[in-house]
Amino acid sequence: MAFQRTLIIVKPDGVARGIIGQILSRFENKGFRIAAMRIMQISLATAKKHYAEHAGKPFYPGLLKFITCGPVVVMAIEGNDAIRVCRKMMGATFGPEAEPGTIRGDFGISRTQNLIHGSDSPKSAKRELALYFKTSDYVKYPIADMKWIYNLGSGQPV
Ligand SMILES: Nc1nc2c(ncn2[C@@H]2O[C@H](COP(=O)(O)OP(=O)(O)O)[C@@H](O)[C@H]2O)c(=O)[nH]1
Ligand SMILES: [Mg+2]
Repeated sequence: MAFQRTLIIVKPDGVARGIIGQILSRFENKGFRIAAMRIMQISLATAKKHYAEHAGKPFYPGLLKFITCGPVVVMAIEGNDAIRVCRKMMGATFGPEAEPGTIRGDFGISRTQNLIHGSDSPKSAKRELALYFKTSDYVKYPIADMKWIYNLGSGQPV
């Protein structure tokens, strides 16, 4: 189990609906650390880079329009297996398919406006994080419960 850093974005629907805090608290509750965070509006140029893999697909123009239509919260989240675990917490891509208990499953019903982005692999995480953060943006701090969250409370390693 690797300690990883992943890019999470609360998309414009999540910001406009006033549920940034509810989404963020799920990652905090899970024991992840927020290593960098910013509220911003994504430019068309950055959106095109971010979603380059989807260029040419039928939903691509709508996706670009959506992700640039209002402010988002971009954050770098760190923890054990963070990339895979955050994706699980987000749920399936489309709101109607996303399992209850996941962020998309609990808060949305749209296919495009699905509240949250999360990197899907270590390679994607590295590439995507670099679009929004520079190395000096990342902070380190101890989380108070760290030794219990990471199973060190009994003196045993993870
Ligand atoms: N309307 C529509 N939007 C889509 C479709 N596929 C993807 N999207 C949007 O494009 C984003 C990126 O797609 P993808 O990387 O496949 O999904 P994700 O990694 O789960 O976010 C999704 O989160 C949706 O906002 C589609 O078939 N229809
Ligand atoms: Mg994706």
